[in-house]
Amino acid sequence: MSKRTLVTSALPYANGPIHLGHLAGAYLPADLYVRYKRLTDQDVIHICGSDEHGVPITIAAEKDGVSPQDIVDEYHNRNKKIFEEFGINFDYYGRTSSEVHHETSQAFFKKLYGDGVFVQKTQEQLYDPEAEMFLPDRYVKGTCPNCGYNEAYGDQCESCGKSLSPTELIDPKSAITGDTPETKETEHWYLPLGDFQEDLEKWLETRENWKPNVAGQVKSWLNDGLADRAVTRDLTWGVPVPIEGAEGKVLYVWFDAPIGYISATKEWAEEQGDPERWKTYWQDEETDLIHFIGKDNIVFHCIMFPATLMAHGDYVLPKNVPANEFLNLEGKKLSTSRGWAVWLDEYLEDFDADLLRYVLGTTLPETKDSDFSWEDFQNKVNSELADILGNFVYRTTSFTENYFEGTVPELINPTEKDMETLSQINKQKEKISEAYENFKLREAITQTMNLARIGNKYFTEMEPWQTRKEERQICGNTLHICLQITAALSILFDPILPNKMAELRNELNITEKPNLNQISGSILQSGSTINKGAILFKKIEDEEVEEQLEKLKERTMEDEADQKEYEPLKENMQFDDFMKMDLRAGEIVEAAAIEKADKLLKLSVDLGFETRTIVSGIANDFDPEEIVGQKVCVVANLAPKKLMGVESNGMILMGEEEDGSLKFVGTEATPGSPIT
Ligand code: B3M
Ligand code: ZN
Repeated sequence: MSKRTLVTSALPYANGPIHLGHLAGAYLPADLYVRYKRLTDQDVIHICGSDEHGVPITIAAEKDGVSPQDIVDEYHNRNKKIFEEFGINFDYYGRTSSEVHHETSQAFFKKLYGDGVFVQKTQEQLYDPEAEMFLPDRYVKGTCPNCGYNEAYGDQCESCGKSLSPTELIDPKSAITGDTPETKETEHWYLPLGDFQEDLEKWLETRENWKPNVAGQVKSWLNDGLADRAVTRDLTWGVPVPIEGAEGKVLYVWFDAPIGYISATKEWAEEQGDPERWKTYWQDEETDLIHFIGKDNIVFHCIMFPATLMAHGDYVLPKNVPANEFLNLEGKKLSTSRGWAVWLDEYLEDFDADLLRYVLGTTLPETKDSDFSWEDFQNKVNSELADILGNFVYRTTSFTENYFEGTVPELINPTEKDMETLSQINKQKEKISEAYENFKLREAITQTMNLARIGNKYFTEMEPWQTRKEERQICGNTLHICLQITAALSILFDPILPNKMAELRNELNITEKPNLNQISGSILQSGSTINKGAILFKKIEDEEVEEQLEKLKERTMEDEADQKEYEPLKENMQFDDFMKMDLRAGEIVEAAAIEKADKLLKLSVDLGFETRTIVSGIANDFDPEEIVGQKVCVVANLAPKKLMGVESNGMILMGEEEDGSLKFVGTEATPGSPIT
């Protein structure tokens, strides 16, 4: 086993609040793992922080009409706080806008540049002349060549999922000005990943115990052959490229962000008063570097960042990258834009963090996508946390309080069954440790709950309420063993339920920092006292679950209301039907209100060959004097009709907006010209 472990969790973009999907993908598994490691005597630190660069930030800023700095300041602070409230216990939570990070990532670039690692290439890129900027992939929209969806982005079509390059889009438009972009030459630096292919393959061969989903994805990238990858971008927001002739360019966010792990470790060491200490975590071979991420980040952590570290030299490479798959919500894909998500700050208004840590921990998408539902949340809280763990702890402590004056009874002449039960504590501890060491966190949680099951079953079978009068010694043994199990649970459940277990240890008067070594012997000494505590877990009522479902529903309904609704198309008609209509260009030459008809205007329309009187229902939208001279399209062969005593000879075409307001359908054609 190595001397120390450095755990990193993907740096979340500081462009929105943390939700359930983030938590299940990286942060909860990482925190479970780290908290488990802290129960051993191993040296472990957990590093994370905000990813504050890249197009996701600038897009969010534009959407809100604020500066990128405003966006990252807001979400860095918000997310840092949410993680804390949720018990995700980082040793350091940095941010990539920090000075240390700018220096560190620039130094990386300079070293690789100086060593001649990069390939410099001139490339044609889409450019928006009006905005005076090159357009990153996400800033180009157009029609997908694969499925015809007309809102596809330059990097991906969100309708069919195909990944695209901006130049493949049909009829591309700049997302900034809506103009058609030009192509223009620009120069960039590329990391030639192909040069590292062999070393990467060799390194990967020596990796043990990787999850099949991660190993498989990496293999398929390698099989396809690795291409050059640009590490610079034409953008104003980001870490400036630190060489001459690269003005107006910044480091590609996926080049600088992983280096953020190193920068944050430096800041942590500084905070510890030992500024050089980061080096032992990043440069000493005796470090196990573990990256917790979601599956969409695999290529960056298993290929691009390791290649960067290799190119630099003197750095440890990841030992494992236990990436998770995706979490669905109530059977549907999470979508923040459609409001189909559970935001953690909202969750914490209604429930304790520990409950979700447990339920989500048992549902982690470790090997395939998994689903979170509120009904499942209720079931697991009620039938596992409350009925098994909570019930066992409560029966044990209250029985001790009521019939043993709150004192741990001695174990005298235990039976085989007693000893067998006691030995289960260590057996479970072994199973739990093995599961954690192998990143099987769901299994670790199940095995932890199994110890509570064992305790509960033993308590029931021993019926201490029957033995407490006539067979004091047997009863005392039963309680002694149940109390040891309770104490073991207060340590083994600590990574999963940190707040509740601190409460429980307090109740049991366990004052030392929890450690797995305590479990090997008796944790509670006979004769020591405990306090009867409150019930650990309250059951969740049906109404509370309904409320959550209601919230989700309301939010998605609001979202639907936000989305424009279009009239359904009318039935097809034949060409001949259309041709029956005589449409002509016209010009309004006179307009007047009609008495007692506040919606109608009486118009004189010049149709070239004659001037017609047409009555039109546009008085709510236009004053008569403002529309004289307006060019219009007229249905010229509509049968005459009397409206409020005035004969109307035709109809003016109008466009109707969603709010009911009207716009003219104009034409530049000379009055009388047919419209065909
Ligand atoms: N910010 C992507 C993400 O949040 C990216 C991770 C960076 S890890 C160095 O999914
Ligand atoms: Zn498509």
